[in-house]
Amino acid sequence: MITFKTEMNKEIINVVLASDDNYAQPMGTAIYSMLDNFSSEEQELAITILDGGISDESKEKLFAICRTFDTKIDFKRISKDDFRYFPLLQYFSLVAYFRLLIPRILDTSVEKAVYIDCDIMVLGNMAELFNTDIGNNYVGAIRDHVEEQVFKMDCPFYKDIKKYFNSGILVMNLTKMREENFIEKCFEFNKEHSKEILYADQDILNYICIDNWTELDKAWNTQLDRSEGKITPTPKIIHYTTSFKPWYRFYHNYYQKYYMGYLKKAWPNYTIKPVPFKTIIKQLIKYIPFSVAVTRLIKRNLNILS
Ligand SMILES: [Mn+2]
Repeated sequence: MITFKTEMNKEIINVVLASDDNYAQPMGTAIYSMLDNFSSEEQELAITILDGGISDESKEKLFAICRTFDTKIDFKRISKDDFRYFPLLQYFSLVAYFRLLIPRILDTSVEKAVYIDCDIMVLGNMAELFNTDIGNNYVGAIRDHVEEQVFKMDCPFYKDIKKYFNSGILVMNLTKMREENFIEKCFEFNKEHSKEILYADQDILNYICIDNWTELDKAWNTQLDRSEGKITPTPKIIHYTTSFKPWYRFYHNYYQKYYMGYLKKAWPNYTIKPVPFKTIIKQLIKYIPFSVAVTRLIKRNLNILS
């Protein structure tokens, strides 16, 4: 059978992000870069924001970006209080846990969705990521670049995990998640293990998705350090996972000119922030050959993990 698709009934690619007002500016930059690089004859994007308290002014800027690209955007208010029993760890915000609710927040007619973090820049075509087959697994994701470091951490349930993914980019099988009470499993896991969790939602997702996730092309989640040059093959999504973010002063690497280009278009009156104290210390101890014991002591006192 041949099916004709008109302008009016393009398939929707649902993309979800989560933020409070602190991360609204990078979220706008991430969205702008995604929309600028999207193209498809048969599909169109629709954005859902899990809103942890975004100001009206920021929302207006986000609406403006989506108007430019003729894309639908929808805000769903989520209370951080729903996650009051989840651990608040180092630089994570409780907003990190919002992604666990996506199977419930999106309409039951939506079978598949893509979740993206705010600290990213999209350089590839989102249709390509969405159309990747993840089989009957819960999620498609990319193995964490610092998996080895993660497994060195003292955490009892890491011994059960063989492959550890980064939760910043997820292709989600919402049908399977709903059928198998995925959200309840996550909350249950937190109840039992909240004191052991080190990497917030990412630890929970890795445990619940053990042997139930598809490893995707790492170009879709290229974790980048501040000092890096050009990467080949070209990254499709750059993920700024270190605590030194591209919207901080003195940030510089090969891709910064692209990031600044998107930031300027996305966010009128954007701000470049001073580097947080913890991040400065982290950068310093990376380059000064302290003894391991001293480094650990500093990190422990400042609550810095890796
Ligand atoms: Mn991230």
